[in-house]
Amino acid sequence: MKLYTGDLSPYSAKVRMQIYAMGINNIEFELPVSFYLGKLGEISPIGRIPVLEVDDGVIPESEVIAEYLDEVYPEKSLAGDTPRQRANVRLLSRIADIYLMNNIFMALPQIPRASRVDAIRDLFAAQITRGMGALERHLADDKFAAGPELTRADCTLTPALWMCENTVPRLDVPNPIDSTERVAGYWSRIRNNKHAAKILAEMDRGMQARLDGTERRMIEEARAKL
Ligand SMILES: N[C@@H](CCC(=O)N[C@@H](CS)C(=O)NCC(=O)O)C(=O)O
Repeated sequence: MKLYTGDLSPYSAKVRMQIYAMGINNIEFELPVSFYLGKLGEISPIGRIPVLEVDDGVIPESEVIAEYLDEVYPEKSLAGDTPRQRANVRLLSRIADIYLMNNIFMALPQIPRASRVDAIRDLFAAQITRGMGALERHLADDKFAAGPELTRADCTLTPALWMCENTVPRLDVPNPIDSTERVAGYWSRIRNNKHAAKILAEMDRGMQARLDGTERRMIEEARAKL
């Protein structure tokens, strides 16, 4: 199997954390240059990473890939043990994907101050705050997001909270984790977990490549070869 993935992509980081935590080692990672050229649609119709390439085609969407991996390797599954636990894992993962990450992504074009529309920034910032409030109330008071063991909820929440800390302040609004207690405590614990630490270092590396021009140079080189 091959995972089309990028260091800085939180949805990809979520799947990589699951792969690391499940100990799956037969999945190759690649970031096709077509992603930077806006041509990922040639590989996967949705045109977004992550994408899992399997024998007979491709599987897009991080949550769908995550569920597929859990079904292919049931003995290593990170879905939770009982129907109630699995519902909770799915709930936390949805809060991270829909109410945090999706709103953060919609707000990203408002980062440059010169072209920012404050009303749009404020609309998404309020939704992120609201999502964070829901997370604060649903998060387990335990070692991991949904209980004493690491689950897929942790794999989704870790990159989402990295985005809250590193991206949201670039909109000139406070890091939404700062106004929480349970989420803040969880964030300081989970970032020390070895699988979380690995994807967080990869996301930092991706951010560095974006900020220091490495990523831009790679795109320019790819364009020049067209
Ligand atoms: N709902 C999708 C979101 C994936 C997504 O938006 N990926 C971003 C990178 S983190 C992407 O590929 N963006 C490219 C684009 O929007 O054209 C998932 O869960 O996989």
